[in-house]
Amino acid sequence: MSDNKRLRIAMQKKGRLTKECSELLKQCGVKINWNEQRLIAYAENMPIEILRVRDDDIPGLIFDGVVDLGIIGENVLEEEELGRLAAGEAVAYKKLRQFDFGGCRLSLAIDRDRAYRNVQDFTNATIATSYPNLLKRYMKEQDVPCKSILLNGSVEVAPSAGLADAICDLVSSGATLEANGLREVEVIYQSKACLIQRAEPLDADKQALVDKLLTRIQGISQARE
Ligand code: PRT
Ligand code: ZN
Repeated sequence: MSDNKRLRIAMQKKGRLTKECSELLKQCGVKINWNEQRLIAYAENMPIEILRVRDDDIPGLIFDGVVDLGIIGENVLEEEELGRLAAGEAVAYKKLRQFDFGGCRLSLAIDRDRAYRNVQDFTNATIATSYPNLLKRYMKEQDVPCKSILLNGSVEVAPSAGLADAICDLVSSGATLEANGLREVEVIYQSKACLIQRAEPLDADKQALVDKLLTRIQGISQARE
């Protein structure tokens, strides 16, 4: 185990949130010795360590109290939360703030050439997605019975491969849907990256450090406005 006097922050090792997360830490004045190979990176000037992991692992690390803070897409956070709740597990964490990066939407998309009127058109459809819990919640709210199949990659090829009638996937520019002959018909969830803290109280020194970071983050976003 590493030194538990250090504030432990989880961020995505390699992906769409990585650059902005390291930029944010830098702007907060946290000087980190990044080593590509290492799971843990240490700050030189503050009692902070950075755990670099797959984004999917971050909500669980916070829910289980293994790390103190995490930066994660709300889509992944809420999907994991719904999954745990469905399994009868309690979930607790604090959302400290939403960022203005990592923005995307989770949408339902169908074949470009298919007619579409409204969400009822998905009645009894088979929908490929990496977000079965968010999809299930939305379809339940809409009172539309459907079936989801879980794909953790290549979701957008499922309709043309004959695996599903539709997809429910993340969209930002829409270019991926377009390239696969798909049309976005319903936005079911809007997401941005956010900062979360474990529910269990931190000791006073760690909490003071979190408060200091939050003040700096606030200052950074105000300077941008
Ligand atoms: O390896 P690891 O598991 O950590 O990474 P990952 O591959 O699961 O995640 P990554 O890096 O792709 O995305 C991390 C987070 O970025 C997501 O959970 C979202 O919160 C956020 N984000 C923002 C996006 C997008 N925009 C996005 N466009 N995540 C994924 N996409 C994908 C989408 O799935 C689709 O394949 O990009 C494609 C669509 O993009 P457009 O621009 O063509 O519409
Ligand atoms: Zn992931």
